[in-house]
Amino acid sequence: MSAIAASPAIPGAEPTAEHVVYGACPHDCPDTCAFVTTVRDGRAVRLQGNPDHAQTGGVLCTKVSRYLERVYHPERLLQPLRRVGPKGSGRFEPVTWEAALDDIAARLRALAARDPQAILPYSYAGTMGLVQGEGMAARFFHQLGASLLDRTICASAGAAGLEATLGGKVGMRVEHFAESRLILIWGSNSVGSNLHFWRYAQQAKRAGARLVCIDPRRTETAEKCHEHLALRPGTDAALAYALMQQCIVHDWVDHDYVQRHTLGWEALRARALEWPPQRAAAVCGVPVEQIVALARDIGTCVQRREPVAIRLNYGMQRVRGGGNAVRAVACLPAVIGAWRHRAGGLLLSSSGSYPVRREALFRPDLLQRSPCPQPRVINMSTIGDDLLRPASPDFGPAIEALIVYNSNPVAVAPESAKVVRGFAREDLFTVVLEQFCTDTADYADYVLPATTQLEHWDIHLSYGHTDVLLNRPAIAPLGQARPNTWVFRELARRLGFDDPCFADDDEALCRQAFGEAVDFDLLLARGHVTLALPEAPFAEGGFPTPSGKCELASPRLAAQGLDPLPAVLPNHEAPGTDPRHPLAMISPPARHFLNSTFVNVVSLRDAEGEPLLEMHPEDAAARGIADGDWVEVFNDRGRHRTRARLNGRARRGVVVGLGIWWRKMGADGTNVNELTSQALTDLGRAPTFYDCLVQVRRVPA
Ligand SMILES: Nc1nc2c(c(=O)[nH]1)N[C@H]1C(S)=C(S)[C@@H](COP(=O)(O)OP(=O)(O)OC[C@H]3O[C@@H](n4cnc5c(=O)[nH]c(N)nc54)[C@H](O)[C@@H]3O)O[C@H]1N2
Ligand SMILES: Nc1nc2c(c(=O)[nH]1)N[C@H]1C(S)=C(S)[C@@H](COP(=O)(O)OP(=O)(O)OC[C@H]3O[C@@H](n4cnc5c(=O)[nH]c(N)nc54)[C@H](O)[C@@H]3O)O[C@H]1N2
Ligand code: SF4
Ligand SMILES: [Mo]
Repeated sequence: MSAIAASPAIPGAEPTAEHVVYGACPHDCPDTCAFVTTVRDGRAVRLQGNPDHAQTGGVLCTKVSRYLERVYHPERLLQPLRRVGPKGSGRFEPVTWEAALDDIAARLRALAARDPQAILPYSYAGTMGLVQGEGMAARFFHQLGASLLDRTICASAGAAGLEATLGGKVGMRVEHFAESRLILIWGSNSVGSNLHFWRYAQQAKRAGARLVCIDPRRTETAEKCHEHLALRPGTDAALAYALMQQCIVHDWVDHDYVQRHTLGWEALRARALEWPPQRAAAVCGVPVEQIVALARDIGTCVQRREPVAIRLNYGMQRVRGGGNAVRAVACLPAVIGAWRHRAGGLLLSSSGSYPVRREALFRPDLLQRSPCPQPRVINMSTIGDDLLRPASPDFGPAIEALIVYNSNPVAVAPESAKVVRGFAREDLFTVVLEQFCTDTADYADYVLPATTQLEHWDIHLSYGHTDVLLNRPAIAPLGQARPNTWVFRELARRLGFDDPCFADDDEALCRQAFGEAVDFDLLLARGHVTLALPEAPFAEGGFPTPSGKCELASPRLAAQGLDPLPAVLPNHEAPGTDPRHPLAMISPPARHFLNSTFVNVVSLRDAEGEPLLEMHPEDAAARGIADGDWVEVFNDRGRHRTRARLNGRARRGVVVGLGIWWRKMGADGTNVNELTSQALTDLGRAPTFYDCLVQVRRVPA
């Protein structure tokens, strides 16, 4: 790849006929790859992983290898649109930017004059870029005094659990997994959704490490590990306690580490002793021998002073007890002293390692100068209920305007029937900034065409490694597409917001994100820089908790009246509690999609085939269902028609509907979120997508 080094796009340099531009994958994925776009005559002709970025290793996943198909997709939105049909019909007419922005600004101004809290931004990580994410948007909504959005839809339960225990979203450096001797891949289908971690796990495996996967589904990852514990969804805390119980009774505890670097050991020890493997096996629905054997694997490493590492992921926190389950698992490395090694410990998210200058970038201080300095907070995970809520003293004003960007809530939020009813409200004014006409865009009053990552500036942190990446525009915006930042700048101008921060351009925003903490010239020159961080962050304790220790028992949770120890909580919808709906449904990511992104890229959709429900052969036989039959999955919230797949991946009692299809591409215009509930987790106010009881019946083709 010497051509890359030979002709980087240098500011001010004459563009040659063919040149390359450094970029960053924008998608919501822990890997945050560095990529290199080859541009010929103004058109991107090739996109490859950057071989000079160690974490990317020159390799992109199948999805983003197809990114050019997405950028140049015939259905890209390339002009602003105004609704002409009923809500949801997706019938629009083209309109100029000028007319669209003037009308949107006028509508927002009128609402804000009454109560700006009637306006709600709705966004998530369609791009993880700090600039096209909340860069200019947060400034705009802060100055407006709009309702704040509690961004809980993905990771906040696990984040709360980790924060209570370790003190933040911090942990092992991903590259050191290559040297681990025992790796627990816990609630993660790494092959599909964390490919670049999986490369390190493979390296460790080749060097003799043992890989254990803990996942209700027999995933592509589970198949490639030495051992697979197919536990029931939502039973991870019980398993973690049983492993700790075995460490205690066999004395695989690192007493010195526990004494010096943890808080609450005696209390945790007593609780763990209540969880002999037999008890956990009954709760988790796995053979007791498997738990005992896994504990023995851990004990062997402890005795040999070899590193044990846990790659925890978000799949295990989407149930009622998700926050506490993360707490329980996060105690384990401290108990066995795994943090002493750089290849030991745990990684859930590394995003807390970055020195982001949030105040400078997002300007929360602007709230003080807004008409509503302390706006209410709306939880994005209960948008279904909240859109249907009338004004009340408790709730405040009804939501009257919704500005959606970087998200597709009609497809991804739980309990779709209510979400759809909310979005269908004729009195709701909805603006959607999008690259494609998604399920959500169908309900918009205005759809504003957004640029893709090849067309705008951005700067990225990662939640799976600890490098900063810069994304420079490789091509001009297609059609009339514009970056999110441009739209919020234009609206700010129309609303008379005169703080100089609204004039910052995107490159300036990129510079502000980390300030002096990151060498921006180096970023400009090669696209990525590595943070200077310790090799083994907690080898000598020093956790970012108030006590500086790993808080096995949490004084902060106790102060809130919560259980200070990790609690074992049954699901909201625990199997066996509802005879009409005996099956537990989980809906983890499909390998060829990224949430609901890429569903409209034909080559990737073809790879996924069609929406499916994986079933265990016995559960299927009991219902007269054969492989490939049409079935209806249903509960009291809704029904979803799909095809049954008996591929050996589902465990007994659990069905799997891989997400997240666009509703309009489903057989009956629905997807799995027709079934999921708006109930929240124990910590972090997060959704419980995998805590969902259903029944399944065969239906005629
Ligand atoms: N290809 C692809 N990659 C993605 C995504 C995608 O949609 N597609 N999504 C991205 C996003 S937004 C995120 S947040 C991350 C998510 O990353 P994760 O949430 O880690 O997603 P997965 O890797 O699919 O792993 C989740 C696994 O958890 C399992 N699981 C479900 N319930 C439980 C449980 O109760 N306990 C345990 N132990 N396991 C359980 C599921 O079967 C699944 O295999 O991935 C990102 N990467
Ligand atoms: N049943 C079920 N539901 C789930 C999950 C599950 O596992 N099961 N996972 C949950 C999780 S972890 C998450 S993170 C959420 C994800 O939910 P979302 O964050 O809504 O993610 P996507 O569905 O990928 O939608 C992102 C949208 O942003 C758009 N976009 C991308 N870049 C830009 C840009 O620069 N500008 C603008 N304006 N738009 C852009 C894309 O075109 C895409 O339509 O879904 C959640 N929903
Ligand atoms: S989606 Fe993830 S693995 Fe794929 S290119 Fe982007 S960051 Fe890399
Ligand atoms: Mo997510």
